[in-house]
Amino acid sequence: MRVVATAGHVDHGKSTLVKALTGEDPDRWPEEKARGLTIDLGFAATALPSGREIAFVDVPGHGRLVKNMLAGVGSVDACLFVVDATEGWKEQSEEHLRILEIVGVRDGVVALTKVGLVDDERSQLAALEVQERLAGTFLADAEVVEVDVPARIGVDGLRQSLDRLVARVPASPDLGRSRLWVDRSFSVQGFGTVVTGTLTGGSMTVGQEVVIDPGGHHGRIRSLQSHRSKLVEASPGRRLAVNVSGLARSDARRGQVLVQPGQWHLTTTFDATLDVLSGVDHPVGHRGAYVVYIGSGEFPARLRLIGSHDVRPGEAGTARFLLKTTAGIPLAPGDRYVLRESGRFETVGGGEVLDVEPVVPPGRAQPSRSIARVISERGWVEADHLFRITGQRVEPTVGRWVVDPSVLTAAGADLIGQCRAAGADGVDLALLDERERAIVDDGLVGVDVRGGRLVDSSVARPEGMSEGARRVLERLDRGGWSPELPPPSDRAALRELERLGLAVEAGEIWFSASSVHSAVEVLGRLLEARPDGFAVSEARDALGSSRKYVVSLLTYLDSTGVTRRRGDSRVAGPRLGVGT
Ligand SMILES: Nc1nc2c(ncn2[C@@H]2O[C@H](COP(=O)(O)OP(=O)(O)O)[C@@H](O)[C@H]2O)c(=O)[nH]1
Ligand SMILES: [Mg+2]
Repeated sequence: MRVVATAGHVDHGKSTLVKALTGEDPDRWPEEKARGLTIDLGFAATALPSGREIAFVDVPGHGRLVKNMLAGVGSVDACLFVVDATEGWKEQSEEHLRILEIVGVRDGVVALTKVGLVDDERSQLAALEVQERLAGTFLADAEVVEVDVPARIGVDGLRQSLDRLVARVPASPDLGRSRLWVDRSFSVQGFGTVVTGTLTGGSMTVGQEVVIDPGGHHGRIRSLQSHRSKLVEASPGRRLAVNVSGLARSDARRGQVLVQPGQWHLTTTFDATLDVLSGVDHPVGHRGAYVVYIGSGEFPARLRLIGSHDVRPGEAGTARFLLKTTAGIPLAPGDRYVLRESGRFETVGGGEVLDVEPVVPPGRAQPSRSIARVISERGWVEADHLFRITGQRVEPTVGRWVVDPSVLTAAGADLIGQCRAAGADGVDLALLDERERAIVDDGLVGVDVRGGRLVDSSVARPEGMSEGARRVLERLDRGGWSPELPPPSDRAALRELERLGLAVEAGEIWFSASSVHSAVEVLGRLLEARPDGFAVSEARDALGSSRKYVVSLLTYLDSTGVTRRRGDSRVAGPRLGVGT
């Protein structure tokens, strides 16, 4: 299915065409029928001769109703641009064309209507004028079809043109996270709240948990319907009616967004390109109250230009937008917006969202779509958060973080520096923060983990150590406070290590000297908290080891005077803090 918005001046025949093509009257409301005027968005769908489906969002053409038109064109794939052959190009022909360009519509078909009311010469002149107006726009090469619905001219030809359009317009991409801007909401007796909109970015499935923002109300998808057919799963690019259980009718209205929880960054501030239309008679600057239109939403906003100058008509700049909403909305880089001045019926311009979580002040910001910029401005960013703010999945560099390369190098160098400064003792792993731990776990070159401590690799192990002793020491270091019992074949190597002061025998158990050293540090801290002494079980918890090892270790420390036994407790011995 492709979704096509109508566009064009009021009374030029948009709704008449949609009705002729689909058999459905897009003007739904009694007031619309009575006045013969589209006030709000209308929806209708049909199958084209090829069997391909097309859905229409029929928009109002009146100058005072452009805000309703804006709510309808946010997520469409293409347009049906309508110009009345008797009237020719009018204000909202121009304004709608500009808006379609701003929101990023890239293809369409042009219908020249009411040709039955004019002679050939007039309709040719009208066609020429339309061609001239469309020159240089995305519709420059669009097919122009002459139609007249009451006179039964051209409607079948228009169907063929739309069929070709639908065949060539690319499908709405699946980016792994869905979003549905609500354009209607209503309640159905016995079923609760239903919202409609065009699904983009990903699929939706019955049973899925959803949240509606701004507001954050949760619910679950009870059923999905797309133009009368029920679906279990809907792919992006569909018009959809979503029945959400657990959602009150008052919690859902046009301008809100249905998404899955946790996938989006909710923003009230974003940076964006700003293209000011050449027809505007004043530059756009800090002053002024604006309204930003995104998706089906309408958000009062202030703006701060990035860079010093006002943006003059026909020029482009970048700006930071501060939405005056109380809760954030799920935006993403690449979203298009339209800017209007509040209180005036005038479209000022618009552009593309570049950054939904700006962290650099506007005076220095250099917004772009680059992921590298987002990472480098933060240094460290959790991969999940990066996905929420950019929509792109990046493999974590270390742990759960994506890290700017130079920041990672500096952090590694800093760790190595700390280890150097600590000399042979190294740095206690338990004192590192989460990010430093992640760097170490990733395998930082230049440092070794020895018995729970991080030691500069260049801190040489004693000269002349045998290869066997080196291997056994490594094993003891890895074992930390719970080393494996060494096999009898290690005997000679262990005695060698003992001689070198690198390993100690405590009962059956051998510990590396560095493990003993770090255990003493931990027990020293425990004694600071418990000057009256600690029990074996407390030492065991502090070291995260098991009773057997802790008893052996404490017995050894008692014998060296680091601790002293007093009843069931251990207190500080004469050599605690002297160094072991
Ligand atoms: N003769 C003639 N009248 C038309 C044609 N299309 C629309 N109309 C009439 O023009 C008026 C406005 O049409 P409508 O579809 O509501 O215009 P919209 O405002 O663009 O949706 C209605 O009275 C229609 O009957 C056409 O092709 N030929
Ligand atoms: Mg209409």
